Amino acid sequence: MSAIDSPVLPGLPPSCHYVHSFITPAEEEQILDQIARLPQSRWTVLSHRRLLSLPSSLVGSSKDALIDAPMPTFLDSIVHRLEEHGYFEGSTHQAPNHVLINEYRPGEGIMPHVDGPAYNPITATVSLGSHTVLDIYKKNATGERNATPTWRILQEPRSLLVTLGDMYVDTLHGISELTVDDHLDNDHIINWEYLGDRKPFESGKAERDTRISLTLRDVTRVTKLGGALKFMKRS
Ligand SMILES: O=C(O)CCC(=O)C(=O)O
Repeated sequence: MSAIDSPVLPGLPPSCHYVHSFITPAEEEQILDQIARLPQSRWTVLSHRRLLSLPSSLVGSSKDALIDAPMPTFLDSIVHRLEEHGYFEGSTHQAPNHVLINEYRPGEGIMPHVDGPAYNPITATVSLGSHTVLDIYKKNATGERNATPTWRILQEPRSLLVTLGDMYVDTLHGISELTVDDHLDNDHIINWEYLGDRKPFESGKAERDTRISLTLRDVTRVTKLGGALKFMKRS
């Protein structure tokens, strides 16, 4: 299936694709196991989540360049599948070259934000271990975000969410700091019809478990190590 015939789903925000069961439970388990083996020192612990960048954090005075290095091999199947689907066809390297791993315990989230200019305007997020609800906010006429989200997207474990183009630029996204998500129904969740399994959410509420997200992106500027050392000296 290519990006052309995979869903830009009616009812979802423009340029947003949701694919349930993008990976299998066995793949999910293997990837979680590989992540658990990464050295604890690689994680950056924030007050409301922890995160890890692979192959490395961005460098340079604007933190917008990636030191040339391969993606971790434990993500090979995901990277190949994204390429097969054609999601990254229009991006600089036609493939993701960077992954941000975020870990959220129940009650943790991420403030509404836009993803910066370092990346091509395409974000592919795979959810592991738990569902979450992503809130998407439109900007108002002055460019500030509206107070309440326009769309709520329920991301099941093992699902893929891809945002492209206008959606990447014109909206903000965030995850509320909740232990239980509510108002889970067709009226409040924009991708309700496209979930793989609605049963866990049919009561309208669902407790969060620890969720690890993989956000795969294509960093536009890639530098060899020598160039990166120059950056480091300057910054
Ligand atoms: O964890 C997620 O699904 C969202 C992550 C995110 O917004 C980001 O990395 O910019």
